[in-house]
Amino acid sequence: MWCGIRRRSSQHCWFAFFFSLLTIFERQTLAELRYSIPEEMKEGTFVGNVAKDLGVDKLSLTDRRFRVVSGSKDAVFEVNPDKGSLQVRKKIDREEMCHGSGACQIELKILVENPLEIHYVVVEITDVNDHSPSFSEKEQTFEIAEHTSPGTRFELHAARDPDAGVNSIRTYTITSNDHFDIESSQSDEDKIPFLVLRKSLDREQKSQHLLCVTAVDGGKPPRSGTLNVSIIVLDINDNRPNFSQDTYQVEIYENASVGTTVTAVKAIDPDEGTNGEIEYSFSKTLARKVSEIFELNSISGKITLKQKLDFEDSEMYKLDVQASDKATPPLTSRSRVVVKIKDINDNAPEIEVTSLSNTVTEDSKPGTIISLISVTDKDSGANAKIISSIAEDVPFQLKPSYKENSYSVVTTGFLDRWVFISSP
Ligand SMILES: [Ca+2]
Ligand SMILES: [Ca+2]
Ligand SMILES: [Ca+2]
Ligand SMILES: [Ca+2]
Repeated sequence: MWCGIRRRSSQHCWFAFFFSLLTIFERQTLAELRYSIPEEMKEGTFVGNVAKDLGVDKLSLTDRRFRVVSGSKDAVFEVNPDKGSLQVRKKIDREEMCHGSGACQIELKILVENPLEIHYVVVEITDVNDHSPSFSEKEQTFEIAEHTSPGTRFELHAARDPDAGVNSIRTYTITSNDHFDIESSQSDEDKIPFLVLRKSLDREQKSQHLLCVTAVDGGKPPRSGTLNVSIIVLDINDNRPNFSQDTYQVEIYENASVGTTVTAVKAIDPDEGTNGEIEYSFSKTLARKVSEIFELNSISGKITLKQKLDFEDSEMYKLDVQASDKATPPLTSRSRVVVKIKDINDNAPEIEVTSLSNTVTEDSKPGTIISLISVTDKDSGANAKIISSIAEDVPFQLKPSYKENSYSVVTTGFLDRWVFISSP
């Protein structure tokens, strides 16, 4: 029995081997009769006709008191006194009688009197597939990181089947799936199953895999047992935050009050935990002036006004924003927010007067240029459109010059009093 243990020296093993051979040889020589019967046969089942095989006359059976000599009371065989046949006295369980999957033999002594004779009989109990493979646990859980290399093996619980030979475990199967195969290797008496990763796992695609491993024996029909295998896929930071838009376009009136929400940027990171938690920030290259006007909430992605806007100062701002996950090291991505400022009519036209002469004589001819004026408005579009006119009842008129919003003030007749020019 130590042969099974590798630590024993080969010398010991050889000695034990020869000893066993000798014992078997001796027993076989002694055994006059050999019978074979499957396990689990019911009481009274015929094993062999001992009397006939020993050449004992059926008529003298009663006188010769044929019987099985057994040390214990619970002998599994007996001789039928009338027929001289060996029969089952008690149902035999091979797995209880003999452990392991080697041959299971029961040696008997049969005693015959008048004259006294002892005969040796060996009954071999053959195996019946009366056990299903079974796992010690119902469930087994593995935690496997996504992107683990294909080919990696994971040892599964082994199933046990106490039957012998082909009736014991023959193979393991697994439910059809995209990622795992099953392999097994023989270790002493057991067949150990392994999960083998065939294709990398992706947690973002599927975070848990449930598989059923079945151990099947080689009986006819085969029997089987199952093990539920649960695979939890551990996260790796393999996704960078992804903005909902490459560029965000926003328009806002220049008179929007401080605190107004300009827009909100949004990025998604499908990883788990801190690998998927996002922090927003302005790009480090953002001009200081711009960062003084706009504020970005690092958690919500909301951009608000920190200062009043002025269209006349800047019509557009380009804000480069960054989203970063909280992994170490983090993965980041960028997007741009273009804020267009809309004009409000918040500037009155301004008149610039360039007087040519401080005084003008009463006898100046009509059409004399008195002054040059130019009108400007800081607003834009319609808000900057200027309609210039001169107050009525004065002997002056505005004469447009070649340049827009520039005029010369000229006399319309002879002057007899001073007036002053006004413009709306
Ligand atoms: Ca079996
Ligand atoms: Ca069996
Ligand atoms: Ca991931
Ligand atoms: Ca991530």
